[in-house]
Amino acid sequence: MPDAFTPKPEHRFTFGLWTTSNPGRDPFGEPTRPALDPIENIRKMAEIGAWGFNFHDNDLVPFGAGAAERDKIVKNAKKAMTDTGIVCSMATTNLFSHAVFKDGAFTSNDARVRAYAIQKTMHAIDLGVELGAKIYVFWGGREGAEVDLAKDPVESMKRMREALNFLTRYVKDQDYDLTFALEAKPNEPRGDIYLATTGNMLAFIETLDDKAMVGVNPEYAHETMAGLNFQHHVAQAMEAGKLFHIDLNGQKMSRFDQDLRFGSEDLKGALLLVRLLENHSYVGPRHFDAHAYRTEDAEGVWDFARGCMRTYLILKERARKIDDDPEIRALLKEIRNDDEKFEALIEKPGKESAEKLKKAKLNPEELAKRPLRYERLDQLLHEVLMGVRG
Ligand code: GCO
Ligand code: MN
Ligand code: MN
Repeated sequence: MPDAFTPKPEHRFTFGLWTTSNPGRDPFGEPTRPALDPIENIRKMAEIGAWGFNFHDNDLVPFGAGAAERDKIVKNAKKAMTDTGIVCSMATTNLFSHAVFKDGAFTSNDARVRAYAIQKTMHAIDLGVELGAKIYVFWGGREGAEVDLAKDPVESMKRMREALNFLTRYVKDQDYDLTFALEAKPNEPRGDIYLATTGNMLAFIETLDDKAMVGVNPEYAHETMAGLNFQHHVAQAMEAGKLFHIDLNGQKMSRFDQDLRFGSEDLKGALLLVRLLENHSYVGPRHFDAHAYRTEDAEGVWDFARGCMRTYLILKERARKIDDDPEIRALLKEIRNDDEKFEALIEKPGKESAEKLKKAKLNPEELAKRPLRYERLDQLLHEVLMGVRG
């Protein structure tokens, strides 16, 4: 039965083809369900209310397929898109499955492997653009090391930069309407992956030839695995105008990469994340990079996918309740205690402000006396979240 939390294309939810076709394989066990045909996958995503799909080149076109096979698959994908109205919102390259990438793609020590990785990416970009993708994600799962002696990490940064400069130039030369989003991860599958956090990526982007074309694709699980606060990373990317894409999922801290249903861990963190995206008018896709538990059959996969979207919409509604709650609003006002005089001073660096600030009467003992009622505030948030308030 449709209700207020039934996903619709206007909500801009997307899934990777690899997420809903995940067959439940893990490092210790064989698949527990058959992988889904990509075209059927696209049609089913549309049926459950997703706005778009994403794919790695080889999720759609098998590795090593010839031109005829490729064109046939593209034709079928386009037909599924026209029939259902679903769009292709993002594309990416599989630079991690094949053994050729066992020691990295863009950062391999072997220039022929690096060249092959760039060549594969150019073909994958062509494919993504043909299907209408506007965002291209780079996730360097194999760009890292276990034996740091073997690869100079400084040189690795240079190689990564060379590859991205080559590819931004390629996109410009082809006149493609495409932006890049870099996705950080601290480890897995490599012992350590270069550019481990969204913050590292933001700094790296500033060193590129065409930095305006490149943003980030933070993933909830990735910062969380490293014990970091994901919201803060997303906020920094947003404030820098670099949040081009986002990978939403669930994850316990300091574990292997779990890729759980969105909101299934740390519900409060998920709520504040949704609030952040909505209140700061994030316009990109709400992408879920997760997969169903190994226990599920084909139908359970769609329970998982629906669950991700419903949880997002429920949290969006809860976030609005929080922002509309009179007691929460009053508490926040009291806590913030905005002082226009000092705000204006700090906002305006220069000799005049510095002089004024040096002379200003500020008594730390007095300032420290002001209580901050965070206990009450956080309890109210919990009560809204738990559904007994608002
Ligand atoms: C992971 C990553 C990937 C990427 C995907 C897109 O941990 O495996 O999150 O799922 O997001 O490869 O590039
Ligand atoms: Mn991931
Ligand atoms: Mn991801």
